[in-house]
Amino acid sequence: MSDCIFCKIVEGTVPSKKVYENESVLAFRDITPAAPVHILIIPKRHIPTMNDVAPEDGALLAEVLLTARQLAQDEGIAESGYRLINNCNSDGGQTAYHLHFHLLGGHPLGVLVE
Ligand code: IU
Repeated sequence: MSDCIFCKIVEGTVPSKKVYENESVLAFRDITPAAPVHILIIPKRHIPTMNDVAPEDGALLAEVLLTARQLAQDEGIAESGYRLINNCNSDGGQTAYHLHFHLLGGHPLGVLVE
């Protein structure tokens, strides 16, 4: 049995507020939202970090990103704008070691990188 909390969310043994699911991708609301819209989009298959994404995972990664794009539309933040973030390893602030992208929006997020 995996110790990964996001694998448990995929399996349904840990609850989450799911917003989208297909056979390879899951999206759910972050339990500690940092913005009015804060959704995590993950591949169902366990990939620990961006460093572990292989060239053959390209289609899966594209599906994760296209899901984020669609959810931004569905949540009504596509036109006002949003931020899509991946935190990688400790300096990147990663705390959950199952690849995920944060979709954040719903208010001005400020300048992060100039
Ligand atoms: P990070 O990029 O690894 O730092 O983000 C992990 C996120 O997962 C963080 O924003 C948590 O609030 C979120 N989260 C969650 O939504 N549900 C959980 O059960 C756990 C963490 I543990």
